[in-house]
Amino acid sequence: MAQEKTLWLNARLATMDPLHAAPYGQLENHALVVEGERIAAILPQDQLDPACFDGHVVDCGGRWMTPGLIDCHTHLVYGGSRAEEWEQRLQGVPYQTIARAGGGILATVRATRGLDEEQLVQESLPRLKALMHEGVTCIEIKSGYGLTRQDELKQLRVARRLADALAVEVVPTLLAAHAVPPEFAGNPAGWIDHIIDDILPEVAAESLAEAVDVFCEGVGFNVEETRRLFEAARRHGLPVKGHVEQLSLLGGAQLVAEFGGLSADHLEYLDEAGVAALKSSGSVAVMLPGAFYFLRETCKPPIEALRRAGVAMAVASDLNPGTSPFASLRLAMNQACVLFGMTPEEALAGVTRHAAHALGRADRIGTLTVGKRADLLVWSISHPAELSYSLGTHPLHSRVFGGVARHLSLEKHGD
Ligand code: DI6
Ligand code: FE
Repeated sequence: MAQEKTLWLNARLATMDPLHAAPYGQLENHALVVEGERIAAILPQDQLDPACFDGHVVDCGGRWMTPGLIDCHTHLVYGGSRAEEWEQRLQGVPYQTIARAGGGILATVRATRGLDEEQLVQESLPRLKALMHEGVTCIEIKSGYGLTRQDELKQLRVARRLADALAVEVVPTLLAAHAVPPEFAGNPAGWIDHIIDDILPEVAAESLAEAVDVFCEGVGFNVEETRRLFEAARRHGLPVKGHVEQLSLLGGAQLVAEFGGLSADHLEYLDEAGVAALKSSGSVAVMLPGAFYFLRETCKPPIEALRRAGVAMAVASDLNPGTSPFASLRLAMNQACVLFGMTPEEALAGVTRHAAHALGRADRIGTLTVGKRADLLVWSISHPAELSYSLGTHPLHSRVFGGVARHLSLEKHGD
């Protein structure tokens, strides 16, 4: 069967491909051809005659086109809300104190355990749809609110069901080492053993996760426990990543680097040695300014040192009920600029090219490049910096996932 062909005309392409030297990898007066689910060609518009094109022709009317947005760090599948805990935090009770008293992550664990797969799908769908409406075409989703074998598997299956239901790619990650469950209270090493012996083998055998993550922190797991988990992941052929140096400096980033990890995430307390380690391993530094903002943190990640070293920086929502309850990747882009001092171009690269890299997909998505999957967004904006600049409006005009267009016009007679 002949593949569907579409010619996208009169778009200003922010390719985000470093092959093109202009800011945002911009190409003027170029058209983009999609065949089946891939980008088949990007060529100067004066080299083609749309009248001779044997497929669909879409006139973008001078709008901007970018690659689909990629949210490379989320905890989107969970039950319940922590609004009341937040009220307490506003009265001055610290996050760590609440966590030690059985609130925090464990409150969400109780709520998540109480839902079956279908209920968890229903609770998670609105969050995923909100991100998709903003332009997200690929999203990572972590477990970590089940904390029993059965409930961790449930969360990962829900992530898979969300991908089956909607036009989005879901990349599931096992984060059983998110917190010590009540059944293992005071025994984090025992919980790590249980993950290694009883959860990881099943997750690997059923291909329920693509990577293994850990919360390496005073209120989470220490470096030695993290190392044992990473060694087990390696035995199963699963890449690793970590929540590291978020609230204190433990050296988790170096450990991620030592294991050739996909990404080191948070990094507020990262030091020079950590920066150098990430540079040498090629792991992506994932910035999560939503949590920094919501926790009113004051220690910023060393953006300038990472930039100078040439470490790839991604930006993600960290969507979770405790520290970043925001189903908005564009908010994270804005925060990355305002709070962390990233440029709007770095923020956009952080949710496209570098986010793809953080998910081990740099060869398949993340830029407008011939051969990659046609995940494309057409925007009614005057400049790509606007994607980080203003919030509350919905400038996304069209969303294309795997070559299939989904127009988002809200007008009655719109497309
Ligand atoms: N770091 C975070 O900021 C979140 N998880 C993590 O490892 C917090 C998740 C929560 O509070 O529910
Ligand atoms: Fe997180």
